[in-house]
Amino acid sequence: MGLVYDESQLRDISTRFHIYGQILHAEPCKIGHINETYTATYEQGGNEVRYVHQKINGKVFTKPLEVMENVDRVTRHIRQKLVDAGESDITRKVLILIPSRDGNCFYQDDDGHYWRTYVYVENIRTYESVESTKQALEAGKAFGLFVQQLSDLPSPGLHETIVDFHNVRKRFDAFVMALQKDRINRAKHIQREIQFFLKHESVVRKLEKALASGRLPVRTTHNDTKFNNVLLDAQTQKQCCVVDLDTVMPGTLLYDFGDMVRTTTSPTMEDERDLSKVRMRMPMFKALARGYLEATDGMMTRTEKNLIAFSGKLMTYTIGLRFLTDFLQGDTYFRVHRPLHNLDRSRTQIKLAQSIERQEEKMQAYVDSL
Ligand code: GN1
Ligand code: MG
Repeated sequence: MGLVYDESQLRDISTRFHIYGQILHAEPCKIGHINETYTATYEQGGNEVRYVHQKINGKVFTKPLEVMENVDRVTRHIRQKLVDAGESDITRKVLILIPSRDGNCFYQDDDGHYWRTYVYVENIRTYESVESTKQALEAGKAFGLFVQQLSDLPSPGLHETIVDFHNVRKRFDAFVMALQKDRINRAKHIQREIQFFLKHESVVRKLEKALASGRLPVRTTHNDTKFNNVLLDAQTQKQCCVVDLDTVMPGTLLYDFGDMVRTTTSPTMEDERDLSKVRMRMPMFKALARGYLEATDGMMTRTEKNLIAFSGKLMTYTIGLRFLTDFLQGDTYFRVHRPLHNLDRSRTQIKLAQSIERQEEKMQAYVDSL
C-alpha cells in the first residue's frame, strides 16, 4: 500500500497552520513505515518555501496529544539550549513546529486525524544505508548529542507514547501468540526464521537481567534511531539534527545505540533481498561508537558501556521479531510495498544479528578501548 495523495486534503491542511503564503504543490515522502508525510512548497513573498505536513498514524499512536506534547517540549528544550549557546542556523539544528491557526502545535481534521507541520530543512540529505565511515561518525554524533541535550529536560518525564515499545519480553510473547494463532497460515513457510527467534530467547533474558539489576539508567531517549532519521548537510555531510520524534520517551541508551548499529553498519537497506550482502562492518561500528561517545560526553555509565555491543544484537533481534510477528499477523502494522516485504525485512535482521553475534567480542573490546 503506497500513500494516497489527496490534493484537496493537503490544500485544506495548508490553511490550518500559521504559514503565510499559498501552497503550490505537495509530494508524499515514501520514507517511514508508520505516518504519512508530505513535503509542501509554498509561495511566500515571491520565494518558494517548503514545509513538512505529517499525519500521525492514530492506530499506532493512540494518544496523539501526548505525542505532540512530548515533541513540543523536546524541540523547545533543544532550541532554547541552542539559543543560550549563541548558535547560528538554529532552524537546521532542531525541528521547528509551526503552530496551527487555533494556537496548538497540531491540527485535528474532520475525520479526527492529527496533523502537524514542521519547517522543512533545506540542503540536507538522508540515506537509507551508510556509505562511508564519516557518515557513521556523524550519525553517532547526531543521536549522541540529542540524548545529551535532553539529559536535563525538567520533570515531569515525557509520556510513554507507545507503552512497552522496546519491551522485548512483551514482543517475544506477542510473537509466540501470533505463531500459535497463525491467522493466515503463513507459519509453515517460515520455519527457519521462526526457529531463529525462538532459539535466541537468551537475548530477551539478558536485557531482562540488566533491567532488573537496577543499574541501567532510564533516560530520555529517541527510540527510533534509524540512519534515515539523521539529516546530513548536503555539502559538508555533517549532521544537522535528528527527526522522527514520536517515540522520544523514557528508555535506555541501549535502545538508541542498538538501533543505530542495526541501521548504520550494514551496506544494505533494511529490506535487502540479497542476504549475502548483509553484514555488520567493523569500521562503521567503530566510527559510530566514536561519534556517540564523543557527543554523549562522558554521560555513559559503566553498565551501559558494558552492554553496548550487545545492544546491537538486542535491537536487531527485537525489530526482526516485530517484522516477523507482523508478517504472521497479515501485515497490519508496518506499511508494506510488496507481499513478502515484512518477511524480507525480518530475514535481513536475522542475517545481521548473526553477523553481530560473530563480532560481538571485538566490538565490545573496541568500545572498552575508547
Ligand atoms: C518504524 O516508520 P519508521 O521508520 O518511523 C517503527 C520502528 C522500527 C522501524 C523499522 C512507531 O519506524 O520502531 O524500528 O519502523 N516505528 C514505530 O524500520 O513502530
Ligand atoms: Mg518512526
